[in-house]
Amino acid sequence: MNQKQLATSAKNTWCPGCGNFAILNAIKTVLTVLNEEGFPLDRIVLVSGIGCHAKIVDYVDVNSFYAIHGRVTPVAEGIKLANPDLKVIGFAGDGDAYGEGLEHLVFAAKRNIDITMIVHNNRVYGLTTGQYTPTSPLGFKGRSTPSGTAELPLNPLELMLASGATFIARGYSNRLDLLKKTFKEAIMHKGFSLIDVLQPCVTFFDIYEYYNKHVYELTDHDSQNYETASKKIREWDYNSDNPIALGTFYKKESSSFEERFLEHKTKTIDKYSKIKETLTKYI
Ligand SMILES: Cc1ncc(C[n+]2csc(CCOP(=O)(O)OP(=O)(O)O)c2C)c(N)n1
Ligand code: SF4
Ligand SMILES: [Mg+2]
Repeated sequence: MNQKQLATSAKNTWCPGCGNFAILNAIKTVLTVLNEEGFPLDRIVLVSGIGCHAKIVDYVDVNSFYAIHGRVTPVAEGIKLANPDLKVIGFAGDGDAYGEGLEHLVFAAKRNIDITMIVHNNRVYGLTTGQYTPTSPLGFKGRSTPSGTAELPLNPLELMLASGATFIARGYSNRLDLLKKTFKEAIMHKGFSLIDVLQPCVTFFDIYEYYNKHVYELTDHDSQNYETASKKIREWDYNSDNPIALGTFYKKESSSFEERFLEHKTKTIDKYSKIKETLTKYI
């Protein structure tokens, strides 16, 4: 199998140069590799929201579901709980995941449900033509803030760490090989994984040059250590001119929500079947 076999007939409408192309390339490569390694593609489900990022599911020929804006995470959680044998991968925008859908992300991380969230973080509302998002830098000038925002950005990775996520990484659309490696690692991880992908929007917030100067790949980093991960995650706060680390910040083995949930459900069903059995003897 090769990447071309995952193509669809949908016309790609992203702007030339958009960082979304690299995310599409990376996920197609990873799905191809997973399939070659024996994982059936009919056990993959992609979920997306509403925004430029969301169109990605139109361009990959596997099962997918368009959620509404801000609701990628709960839809992915529902699919996983209904059928835990599936690998569920959510594609959300920064507006989608860190704005309207933020509370869902916090609870999915807290539960450690086994889904992967890939956030196309262009730090702008792309589809609605350039309004600021929770990760736009202070002073960002867009359609809704012509004089510049007066808000500091959120560091979503710091929030994910505090919420209990067991796999936290950052990618950059201009570092494709690392992106592929990180996607595969996240998808194979048992539990909640989130990759924040710096994905420049060439039309409304083109910061390729800035990222190219500031990014570096994490090496000799102890991703099992909470304190080390926390320190690295806070090195760049999405606003400062500090170096921007790419790669896996944090990784921890832990039981997943569906394991705990299904164990509880089975025990409850057993308990009620026994009660029913006893009662029927007397009826
Ligand atoms: C419930 C709901 N709220 C708001 C909108 C309007 N809306 C559509 S896309 C979008 C922003 C998308 O931004 P982001 O999630 O960052 O995705 P991008 O377009 O940048 O990929 C908004 C606010 C909507 N369609 N539905
Ligand atoms: S508006 Fe921005 S995010 Fe949307 S397709 Fe164009 S470059 Fe990409
Ligand atoms: Mg966006």
